[in-house]
Amino acid sequence: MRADPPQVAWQGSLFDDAEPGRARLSFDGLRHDPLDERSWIDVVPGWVTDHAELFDELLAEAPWQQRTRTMWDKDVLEPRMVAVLPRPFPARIAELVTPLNERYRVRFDSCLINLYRDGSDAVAWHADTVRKTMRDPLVATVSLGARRAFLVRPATGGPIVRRYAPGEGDLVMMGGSMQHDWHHTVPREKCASGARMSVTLRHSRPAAS
Ligand SMILES: O=C(O)CCC(=O)C(=O)O
Repeated sequence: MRADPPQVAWQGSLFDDAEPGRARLSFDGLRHDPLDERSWIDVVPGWVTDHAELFDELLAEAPWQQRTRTMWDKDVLEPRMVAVLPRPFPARIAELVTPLNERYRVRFDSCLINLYRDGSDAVAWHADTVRKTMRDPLVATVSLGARRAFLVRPATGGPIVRRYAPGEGDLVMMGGSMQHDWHHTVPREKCASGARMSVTLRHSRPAAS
């Protein structure tokens, strides 16, 4: 039997403000943001126009888990819920993957969804572990629900160099050497306006040259 969906502070349908007539999954509004000569971020605002429906569907259907981490010999709950989607991906995820595969010339073959139930959920500064098996992995994130800060700083520490606020269907693609040279975080946010979901996609083989 399917577990009850997580309880969140906000339902996706409350964000339903998709612009009528706007093309779904279009890269027209893409902004390419180089961090240095090797690393970059692409942002496409409102890439998923029916983001509110997708939020609701994933909230109800995804196999959510509450994971624990061992810290200082203690098991602590991770401050978010996650769902790993097995392949073949459900249709709603497959239709996101197809245009991304075509544009970025890779095969996104793993999908992890994060659910930040409210402003107390977060992810600390890190780079994705896929960097350990690939020189320049692409990591795609489709943000649904409330906007939350997404910050970037050098992997060696130092000041924050980028502040984005993805939500409501925005696509963020991290590329180049980003997972080696830069760290990212979604910090706790006292005044978050509701729940946010990030659908993250990774590939296990290098990009076609
Ligand atoms: O929620 C996000 O935008 C970032 C998620 C993330 O960094 C991760 O899953 O490793």
